[in-house]
Amino acid sequence: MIRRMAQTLSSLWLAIAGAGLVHAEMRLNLQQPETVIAHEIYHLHTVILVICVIIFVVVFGAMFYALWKHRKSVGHQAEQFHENTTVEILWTVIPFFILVGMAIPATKTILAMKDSSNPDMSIKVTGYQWKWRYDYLGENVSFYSDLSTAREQIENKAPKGENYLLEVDNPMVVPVGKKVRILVTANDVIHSWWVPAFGVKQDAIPGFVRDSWFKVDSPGIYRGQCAELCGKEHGFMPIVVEALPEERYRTWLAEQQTKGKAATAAASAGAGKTYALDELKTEGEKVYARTCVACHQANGQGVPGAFPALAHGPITTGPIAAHIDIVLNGSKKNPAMAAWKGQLSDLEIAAVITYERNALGNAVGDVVQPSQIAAAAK
Ligand SMILES: [Cu+2]
Repeated sequence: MIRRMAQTLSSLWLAIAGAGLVHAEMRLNLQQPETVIAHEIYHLHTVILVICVIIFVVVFGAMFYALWKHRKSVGHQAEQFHENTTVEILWTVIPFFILVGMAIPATKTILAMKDSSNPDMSIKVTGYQWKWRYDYLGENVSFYSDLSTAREQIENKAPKGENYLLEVDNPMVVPVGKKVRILVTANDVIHSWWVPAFGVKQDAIPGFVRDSWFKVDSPGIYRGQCAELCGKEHGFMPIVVEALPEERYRTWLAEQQTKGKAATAAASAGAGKTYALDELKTEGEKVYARTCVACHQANGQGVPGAFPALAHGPITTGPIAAHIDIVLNGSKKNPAMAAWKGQLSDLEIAAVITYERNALGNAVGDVVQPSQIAAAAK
């Protein structure tokens, strides 16, 4: 009997291990791990699942066997026993050892996850409603990472692409084989930076800096999402990490540094410049499509009760100062209206305000220059 049970258990074990492989193919299991930590989590998940299945089979097997063997219809008399010390000790000691056996590898993995010491590089990750910002510490490289899925796909006007809602304009780029420490925080509400293949899921909390780390095994593109319900566009702030061989990463970093310097130079050169209405409107339309359209809608009608209409709205047709203030500093009444100061350049803010006042059905006719934004932002 015992031999048969052992045989059944070992074949069950094989079936579970086999099913694990099949599941990886069917993408029903965890994602393919790509870092040491993700491998450990994957292993831990499998081991604990197997332990749970064994306990399930043994406990329910014994219970159903006892019910069947001692049923009333075969004339079995109910046993009248109470307080069996041996059984009570056994059912305390056995689970204790099982739990300790599970806790040891789990604790080791958690400690390894938290050990972000001696990194090769550090990136500050900031969550915004609804995008991510990456600051490469000490490298002078910073950028926002926005969803790049076309609005038409989201609104079912175009077929969905392969990486629907899992694609961004500027991915985080890291070198393979290097320990990357991420310092995670948020600018508005709680977000969570989650890349399953790295085994990293770190809450981004305003006012706190939490860290985590990863070392990517092989080059590739890895995708994740914000994993904390953070408002209307929560499902629209994906994470994309591109892991490059060290040399190509260095080239990318140098390119970003040059681009950053050029942008700063262009911004300071254009700071005092006076733009024509049409120039600002053209630029503003692009900024609007990128940053405002999700809430205020393409036609500027907003969403009644949630996001105010900009078409014939009091802000877009009222005094310029109030319009500049709300775009720069956000709304005190409605936290969904972000403060765009620092997120957009003076030119972009001037352009989008000019666009809003002279498009979407409005024709106020006034022009806002970047110098006005710079003065108001002081
Ligand atoms: Cu979020």
